[in-house]
Amino acid sequence: MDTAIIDQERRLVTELPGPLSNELDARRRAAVASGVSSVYPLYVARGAGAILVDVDGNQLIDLGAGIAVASIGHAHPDIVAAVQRQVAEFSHTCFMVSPYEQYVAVCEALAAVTPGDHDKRSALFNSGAEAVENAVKIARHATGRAGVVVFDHAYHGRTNLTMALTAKNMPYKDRMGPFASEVYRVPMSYPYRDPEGMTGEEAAERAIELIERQVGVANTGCLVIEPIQGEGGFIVPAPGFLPALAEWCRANGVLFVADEVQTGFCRTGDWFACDDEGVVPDLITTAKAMAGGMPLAAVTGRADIMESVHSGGLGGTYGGNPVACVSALASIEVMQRDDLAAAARRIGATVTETLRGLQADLQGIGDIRGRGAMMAMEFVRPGTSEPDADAAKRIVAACHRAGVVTLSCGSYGNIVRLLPPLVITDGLLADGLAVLADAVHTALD
Ligand code: PLZ
Repeated sequence: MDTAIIDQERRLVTELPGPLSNELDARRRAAVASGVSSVYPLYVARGAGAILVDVDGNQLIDLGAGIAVASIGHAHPDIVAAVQRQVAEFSHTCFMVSPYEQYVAVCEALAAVTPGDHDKRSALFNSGAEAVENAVKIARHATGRAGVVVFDHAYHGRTNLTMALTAKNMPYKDRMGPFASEVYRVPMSYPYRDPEGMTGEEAAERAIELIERQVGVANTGCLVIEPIQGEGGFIVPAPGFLPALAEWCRANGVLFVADEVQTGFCRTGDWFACDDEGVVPDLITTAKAMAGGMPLAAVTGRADIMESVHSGGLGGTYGGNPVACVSALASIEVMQRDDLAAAARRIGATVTETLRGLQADLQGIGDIRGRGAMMAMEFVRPGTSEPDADAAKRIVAACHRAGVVTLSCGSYGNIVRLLPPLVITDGLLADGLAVLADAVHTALD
């Protein structure tokens, strides 16, 4: 089936969810653990570009991209061709047993596109959480210091160590401890909720003072931070925050680890969110959009740090699987060739205009924020900054009922976020935003 011929338009042929999605949902309830939830029960049959087609034949606009993964769109022909070719050649040897060029080529590409022009090395893994865990392993090994500093509202994954790094208890951690030790949490720069006028440098000082007093520099191996927080609420720190932290890290032998699993690969209008202020991390974790939908993740970092780990100290059966690697190489090429960073900036401008219009017309939108194609609205009770999670929930559900996939997020669950494929057409984006605007009006009027 040639998925490329799916028209890039929203088309509903049943109520949503339709009968076949409902049937699948009944089967799911009897077979799939309910701990694994879905935002809305529309079962997908295929996709192309920014359109998903459900099992009932409804065409949905995807403004979530599978949580920032499908940046070059669904079923991109270059990915389809690269993956099909690779599967027919070989799909697994385990790089730790019999190596292959595809793994090497991905590490070369990562060295080229990640921030900084220093000598770099990479190691490949399967998921964002696995990459973050490995970044911590490497940082501890390189520095001989166990302490890991993370931030309020952070999200870094669901494995035991990354649960410890993740801030929010429900739904990620509740009754799932004990958690890994030597993890210390400090305040994030959160301009909407910080004291009025607090600068990035002041917010950095607030965090640094705590680290120095409660952990001690000599015990701190690394600081792990999302340059724009994802699951925690699309929180963009005040300008100066990241550079001040990076500077403090450099001065104190603490490694600055940027978790760009969600923000990376053109999403924010640059190749990486760190690029916006010229911050060069010691280690950077990537996943999601890197491989266009195949599971692949990486830790990339300064050669001296990466090379401090003894031979055999890093790995995993599937890490850097060849099929995922060719998918990554194809995705990165599309991002370069089609300048998807510029596309993200254009999407950001369009989305910002719509969201600002809504904020001006309605009570209850406390903040509009984000960068590039990573934009969000924070809902609050009118006239206060009290989180309104219910509004966000109703808006996401109303969008889905009208055929537009959106997501919520945030420590308080009161944020609606948009992460469209960077290849979305102007027409689809406009239609998706019109549906969103209707849903917001209905929820807040
Ligand atoms: N670091 C910054 O955004 C994954 C989580 C969805 P994995 N975000 C989506 C959920 O509820 O499980 C993420 C991230 C950042 C790490 C991760 C973890 O990446 O590939 O989900 O392990």
